[in-house]
Amino acid sequence: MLGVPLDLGQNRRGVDMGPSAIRYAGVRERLEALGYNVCDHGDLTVPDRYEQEPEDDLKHLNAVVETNRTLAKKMEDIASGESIPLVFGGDHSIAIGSLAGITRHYQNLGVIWYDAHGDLNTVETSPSGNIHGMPLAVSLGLGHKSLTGIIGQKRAIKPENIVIIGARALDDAEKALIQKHNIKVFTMHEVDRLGMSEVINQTITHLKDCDGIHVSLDLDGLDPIDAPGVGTPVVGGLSYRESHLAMEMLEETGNITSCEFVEVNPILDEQNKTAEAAVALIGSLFGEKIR
Ligand code: DIR
Ligand code: MN
Ligand code: MN
Ligand code: MN
Repeated sequence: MLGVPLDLGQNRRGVDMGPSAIRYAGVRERLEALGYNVCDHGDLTVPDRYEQEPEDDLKHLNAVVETNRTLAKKMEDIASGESIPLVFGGDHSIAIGSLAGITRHYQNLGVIWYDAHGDLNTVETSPSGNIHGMPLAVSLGLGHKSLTGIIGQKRAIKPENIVIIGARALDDAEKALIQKHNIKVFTMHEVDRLGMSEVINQTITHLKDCDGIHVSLDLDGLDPIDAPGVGTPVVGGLSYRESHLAMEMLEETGNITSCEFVEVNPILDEQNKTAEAAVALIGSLFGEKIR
């Protein structure tokens, strides 16, 4: 386990407390009860918001780059062992560093992006300047040079190795990018039509040639009823039950090699409900069964 209490990739305060909230919700006990030998690497040290210079088009670029460079190195080390890296955010910009590090061990990593958003903006297309709206584009090698430079290769992920699940707030430029690169997306429309069971079956088929699969789960992929403690909630989301089914089915494949749970914001939460949802989903992704 590794916490990355970075909140500089978006505007709302509080997401830096995500790792603590997830720990308080009992993640370690949950994993140990499943028989795992848990190693907690603690939290990465991240730059302080009050020491940041205001920047215009890309908010807190230098601090986000610095954090993700450190994270990439740390993930490269953790992923080189027998372990399954489990990262707690922090905002979703930390996926840049985690994927940069993990992919130093894989030729053909698959990524499941469980999110209300596409996170496929670049500095040119971003409506907000928030880097948490960009990590998937950066992982494809698209965006500001300081961000793509973290990867150390042309790109971390191939477009055909991405599956987005739960999208319902895509910007126009993100839709164009999805079309251009033919990225597999199960928006809420497809989830409703097919059902989560079929969505996950098709996801597994889509990623069948990958040598590892990373699950990047933004808690705003869930409906705000089940996960109110997020900075950018979007109505009409994935339910707690659908999300459990997804995690259980992914666990059954035995092919999940790393994961991250991001955007938990305790200040906006209701009695740690969102962190508890995250920990319950982590339980399922690591093999917890109802029976
Ligand atoms: C929007 C919101 N697409 C942006 N993105 C969010 O700012 O780029 N991602 N909230 O999680
Ligand atoms: Mn390895
Ligand atoms: Mn999101
Ligand atoms: Mn996201």
